[in-house]
Amino acid sequence: MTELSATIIAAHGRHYLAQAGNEKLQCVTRGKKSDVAVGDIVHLKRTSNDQAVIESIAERSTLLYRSDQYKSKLLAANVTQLFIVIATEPSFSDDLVSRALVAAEAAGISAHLVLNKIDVAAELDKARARAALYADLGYPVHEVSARAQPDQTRATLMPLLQGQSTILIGQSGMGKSSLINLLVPDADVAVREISEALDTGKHTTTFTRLYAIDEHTSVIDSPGFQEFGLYHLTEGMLERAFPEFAPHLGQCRFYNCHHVNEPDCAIRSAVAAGSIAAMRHQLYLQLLHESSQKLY
Ligand SMILES: Nc1nc2c(ncn2[C@@H]2O[C@H](COP(=O)(O)OP(=O)(O)OP(=O)(O)O)[C@@H](O)[C@H]2O)c(=O)[nH]1
Ligand SMILES: [Mg+2]
Ligand SMILES: [Zn+2]
Repeated sequence: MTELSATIIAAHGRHYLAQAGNEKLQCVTRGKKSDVAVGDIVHLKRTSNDQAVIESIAERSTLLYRSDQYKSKLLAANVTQLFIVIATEPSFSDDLVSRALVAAEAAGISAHLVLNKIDVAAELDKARARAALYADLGYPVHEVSARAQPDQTRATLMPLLQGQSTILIGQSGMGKSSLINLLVPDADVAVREISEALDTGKHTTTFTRLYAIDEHTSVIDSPGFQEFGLYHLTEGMLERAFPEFAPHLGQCRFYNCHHVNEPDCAIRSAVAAGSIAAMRHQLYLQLLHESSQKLY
């Protein structure tokens, strides 16, 4: 039995695919554990020619996750940046964009927005205006069209990816996989390999997968999501995950202000004055509520 170090490149339920050098191995965890994420560096024990058991997980530099009332779900480990893919059409959800931004802030991962499908001229002005909210908060917004401007899209995104481990996330149909196909040579081949190994064989993205571009650069495709629970975040993490709150923190009358309905709350005053978007404060209140509903 040989032991080896590998990177988890795909996860589907409790089945994983690991890349060790030029080899791909199907892996399982010991027992019922399912605490492995795409991007994890793992220690494997080979059990057959192309199969192995995950013995241990190396310490992670970052860990991105979502959660519901009952449990948390790992999205990816060791990523250095999050690209939230939005599009002119279908229309994107501000709630989901902000939740992804909050998750990134809480995990210490930098976040960018990628506005795809700018070729859909009829929806462009509206999408741009909506994306401007996030640009004003300091998140870079990159306009691309995977379909109509592949070369420009590659020229815009490639330098940003270099030396980074980037995860693309967003709602279904925004164009994450289309972008991956532009950015990763042979992504199609890799998709087929992984689908066969994990026996999914579907066309739309049903599991998270990592593509190595070079030794220091990787990019992760993930399935579209319709909800993004953040029950695991504490109140302290939440208020720090909204960058526009920062200048006002510590300015409320009460040092332990929740920014809900307290008098002389600097955050609520900023909302009233228009310097914090009401939509973002509303989401903060919703996340605070979720955080109090956590059952684990
Ligand atoms: N008009 C236009 N259509 C695009 C563009 N990029 C992608 N599409 C189309 O949008 C649809 C969805 O693209 P995908 O790349 O599968 O989207 P996804 O985000 O990976 O979706 P899920 O895997 O379901 O999460 C496909 O029909 C693409 O051809 C673009 O720049 N312009
Ligand atoms: Mg996809
Ligand atoms: Zn307050």
